[in-house]
Amino acid sequence: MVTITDIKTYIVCPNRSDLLVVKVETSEPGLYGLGCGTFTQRIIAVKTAIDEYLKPMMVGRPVENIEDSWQTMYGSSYWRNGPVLNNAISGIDEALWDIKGKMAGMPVYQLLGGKCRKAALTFDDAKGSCLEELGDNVSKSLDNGFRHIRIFGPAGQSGESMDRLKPDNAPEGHYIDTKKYIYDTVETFKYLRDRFGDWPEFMIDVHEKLTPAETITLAKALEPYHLFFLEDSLPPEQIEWFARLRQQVSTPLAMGELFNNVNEFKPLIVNQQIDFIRCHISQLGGLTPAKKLSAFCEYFGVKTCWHQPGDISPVGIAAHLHLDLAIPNFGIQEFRAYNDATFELFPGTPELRGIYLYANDKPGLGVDFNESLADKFQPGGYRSNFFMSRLLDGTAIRS
Ligand code: GCO
Ligand code: MG
Repeated sequence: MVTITDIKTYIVCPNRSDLLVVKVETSEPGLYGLGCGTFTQRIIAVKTAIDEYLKPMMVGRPVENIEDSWQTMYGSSYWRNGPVLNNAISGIDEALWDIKGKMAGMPVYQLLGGKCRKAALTFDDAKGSCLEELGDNVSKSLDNGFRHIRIFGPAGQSGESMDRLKPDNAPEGHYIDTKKYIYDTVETFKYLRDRFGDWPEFMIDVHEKLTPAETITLAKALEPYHLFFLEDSLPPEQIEWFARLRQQVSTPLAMGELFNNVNEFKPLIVNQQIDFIRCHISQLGGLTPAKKLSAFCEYFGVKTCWHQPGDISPVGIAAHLHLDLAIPNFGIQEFRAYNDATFELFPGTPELRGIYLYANDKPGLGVDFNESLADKFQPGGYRSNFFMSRLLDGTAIRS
């Protein structure tokens, strides 16, 4: 019987985000697995959870019993279902799937039932500090073959004209006028539809910045521009509002990037209040819970749109990709291309060809890790408060 002999954790930063890679070594010479445990904003906490708690528990266990290992890791902390512990579990869980595939001589998507599609469709992001620049970048995305384009327009920024609305000695920060954000966003999509017509599929990520009532106002105002989806339109703390939002708009809704476990999705899926789930699977605890969530979604007409804007490792995106290929209710895959250093550090990193992401057919997840290069890419990513913005009166909000 092949057993776990060691579990090593690496934090590397080949681009902008710190990434956590877990290597599970086994009693079979040369056989090891890789997993992703990247929660980039609290990455040292995840590393500690693995090194101090999961490693002592898992070393010596057989590699073959993935589900039992997952349940053991998940329940052993008693209090559970948080982002740190779930990412820690994911690093080992994905590595066990990698090992299972290597032992079977198959890519993980074959272990999941084989392909429903040749590759995973992706979307592009287009940004612009003014409508013309944004439109020009949408043109570039269309020229590159993308039909699905998520829009980051010049919305809601507080200019000098609004400084008079701030209190004296207002703290430094990223200020946003949420009402102006709504009006600017509606104007942005009117401009884009006037310029590009109905064919492109546009999305926007509200990123939980509005109040629930403001979100409903925005969603209703965007209806004429038939978005592909409206993303994270409400914060996780306000999911009760989805019932009202769903009654008032037909625009597809994508939600869940900030959910920390599968259970948070249940009411939105069972009550048909969303159309796409948005999370990166290490946040759920790895491939084992993510494949269950995908199947649960299938029976309620909900599709996947796993999260990957560059702050998960190539091992993690490979785990997403094997699921993307194997499930019938795949929606679309977020994918921000990796830089050369990442490809150097992670041989086998999935590559974007045109608008599709292709898996190599190597056994397991298909991605390797150049340990010898790890020191070259020392951690240095996020440390400051993350994405904290302020309303014009100085109130801190998440956005
Ligand atoms: C997305 C996300 C990102 C997040 C980032 C946080 O949809 O890709 O919302 O923009 O802000 O992943 O680490
Ligand atoms: Mg998002």
